[in-house]
Amino acid sequence: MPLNEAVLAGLENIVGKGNVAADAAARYVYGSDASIHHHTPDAVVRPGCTDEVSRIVGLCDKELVPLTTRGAGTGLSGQAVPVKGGIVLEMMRMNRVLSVRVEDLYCEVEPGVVFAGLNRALEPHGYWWPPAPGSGDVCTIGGMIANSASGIRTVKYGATRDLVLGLEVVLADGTVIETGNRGLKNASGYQLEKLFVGSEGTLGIITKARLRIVPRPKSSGSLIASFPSLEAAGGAISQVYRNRLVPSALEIMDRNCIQAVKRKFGTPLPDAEALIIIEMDGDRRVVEEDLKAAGEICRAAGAGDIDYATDPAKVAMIWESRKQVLPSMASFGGKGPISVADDLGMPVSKVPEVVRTFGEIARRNGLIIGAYGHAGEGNIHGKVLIDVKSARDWEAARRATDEIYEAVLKAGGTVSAEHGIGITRARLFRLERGASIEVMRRIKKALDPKGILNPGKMFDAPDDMLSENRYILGECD
Ligand code: LAC
Ligand code: ZN
Repeated sequence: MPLNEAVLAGLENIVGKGNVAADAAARYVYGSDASIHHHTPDAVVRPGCTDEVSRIVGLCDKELVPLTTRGAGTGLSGQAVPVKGGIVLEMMRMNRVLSVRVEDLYCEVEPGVVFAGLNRALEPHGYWWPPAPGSGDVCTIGGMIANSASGIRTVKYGATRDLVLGLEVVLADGTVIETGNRGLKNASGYQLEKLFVGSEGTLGIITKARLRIVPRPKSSGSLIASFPSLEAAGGAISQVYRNRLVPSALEIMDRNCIQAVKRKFGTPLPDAEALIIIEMDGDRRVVEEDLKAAGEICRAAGAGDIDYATDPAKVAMIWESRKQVLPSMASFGGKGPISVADDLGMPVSKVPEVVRTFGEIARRNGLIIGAYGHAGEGNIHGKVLIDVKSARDWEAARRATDEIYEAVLKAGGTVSAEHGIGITRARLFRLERGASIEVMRRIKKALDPKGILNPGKMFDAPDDMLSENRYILGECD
């Protein structure tokens, strides 16, 4: 139902006419994020400060208008797709780095600051904020916090959740609260700042964040090693930990991902069943010693080619090939990727066994599945490729998703280690979390009794992933 004129005028009154868009083009564009889902909002509103956010939420609360908060829209699970219509609250205007306090080890930012931009601001101080998601050049800090984003450096430095010290949050009735403190330790009651991290915009709107910052490593180096089997690669990873090495990144790619990158970009990667890439950072001498030790471990575990790199250009090439996996898989084998079962978390030692199962599941269901990701944390992205116009392929994808997930659950895993639940993973999330879902529902009810904040997500998303996906709407064979 479109917004009534009075609500639209009220929103324009708060943020100014130029910061409300209700034309068809804006509404269509803001109906998507980086997931497979789409739903058109009634209007897009761009606040410039906390007070405006508070007044907007107050208005939505009074008029029962659904409100979906959005950063850069890079979420992969539909978190920013306004499935119940209403308004999309786009936070990109609130984009100031408010302070960098090296002596207190924190910085304070508005939610629309871009991850890469924050790190550019920290660089002259010799510091950084490490969680490095693949979309780091464009994604916002607010979005990262709302989804507890992470990436290749999490294995050493922690995910967003570990690096948030405090938040300013606007609650569903427009109240503004401060959580956390300005020190590094905090044993004062419930840690509400952590509650909002990963809440996907369902509990409140983040308007300011205090983030723990970390000294930039003095140097880093990487190696890339090819393996004749996933098991051999897994064996090397186990030995890295048994030998008390602390990589700053530890990534894996399976055969399909290697081939996809080679075909799409011509990158000179070795032909192998699996590649692992290890990064060490710190003092140069230690980096060199640790890399050498990691290389010996890989060799003993059965690695073929091992390529060391401390030279920045070569390091960049290695990591670029890792970055190219997602775009390369977009067209591998004439099929397209869908974001289902693509962000699995499991104990590190279970990775080879689970990834091998993906191959069997792919064969059984006539699909292509590629696996890659943050093996050092047991976080694997399984890319299921299908013909998105084929109803048969969607059904096969659904079966494959269930089978993949069964393998992951058996391994003691989780449905999302870094991409969040949103719509895409809601069904499996509910199955996985069992009775604790009810506790989450109660928290949601307590903080958002009218259910206006990002409704239709996590606990409330539909069971059927097909019903919410943009390709299926009358376009399938
Ligand atoms: C990656 C993103 C997709 O690791 O999480 O490439
Ligand atoms: Zn990832």
